[in-house]
Amino acid sequence: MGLLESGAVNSALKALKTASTIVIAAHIDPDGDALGSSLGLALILRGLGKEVTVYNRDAVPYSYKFLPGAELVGNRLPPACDLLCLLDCSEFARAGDELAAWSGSKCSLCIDHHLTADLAADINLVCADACATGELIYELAVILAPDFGLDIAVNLYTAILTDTGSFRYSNATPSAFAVAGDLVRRGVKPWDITQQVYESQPVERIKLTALVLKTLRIAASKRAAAVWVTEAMFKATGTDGEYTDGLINYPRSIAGVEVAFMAREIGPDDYKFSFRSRGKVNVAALAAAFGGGGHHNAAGCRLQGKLEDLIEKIFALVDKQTEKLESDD
Ligand SMILES: [Mn+2]
Repeated sequence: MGLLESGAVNSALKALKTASTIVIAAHIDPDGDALGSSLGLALILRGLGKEVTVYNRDAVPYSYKFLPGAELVGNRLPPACDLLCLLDCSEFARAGDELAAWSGSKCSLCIDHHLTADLAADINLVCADACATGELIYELAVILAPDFGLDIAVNLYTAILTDTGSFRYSNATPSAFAVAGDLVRRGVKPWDITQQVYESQPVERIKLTALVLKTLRIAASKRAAAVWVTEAMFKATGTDGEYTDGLINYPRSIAGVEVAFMAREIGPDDYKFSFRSRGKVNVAALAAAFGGGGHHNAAGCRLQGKLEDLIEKIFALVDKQTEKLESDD
């Protein structure tokens, strides 16, 4: 499929084959790709007789507890290992301070699909054409364990499903569909996974959604929309930050809205903002204007002040950026 044509593949395969003790780590606040890739790779390597530790600073969110092997995810690092695999990110700091400070591994291998200039591992299998890290793990699985079974397939399918937004985003490439097709052929039931990931929400999440949607604000230009969530809302519904995942997609889904954002209260007059773009506006630039950063379609920053004022400030900047886009057209 061409994804793994880089010279790093051979080094990666050699490192995976020769190591007998392996730690697999992924970024903090793990998503479906971070967890599906970690567990998929862990099960492949266990099948090869390796001693594998799956590390994440954070606990497995409720929607991914069904993943085969989810109970393997822990936040303890062993004293030493032959190989550290860093998945779905390329900087050790993205996996948390503890991992960044850890020096127990003899060798490190990064497997990632994000474009980055900072490649910190000894071996870097980074491919921006892959729809998800799970797609790269699949390519390795086909070589390391060609007859891999359903447990591994479910993890890799979930990684690809979630990172492509259920095959809706621009990274839903022909090879994303081809890999998913092979995983279905191996026994994955798409509707079962969909139900586990998207249709098994705790009722508390729906109650929180109702409160968050009531906060909806739309810029006068109708090109930006905002919602926010406060500690009081978490308290009233028995939820926390873990339950806000995906809520930002509601304001983004409004016709005409190019940029959506969600503010999360982290203290009095202190907010964390997440931005999402429909594609035209680079929200990394928007976040950078407020001291933050991120990617073209997803970025964030932290701001202090009265929430209504902060929202108006951001609306004004989005209007400026979208006006510029229109004059460029
Ligand atoms: Mn990913």
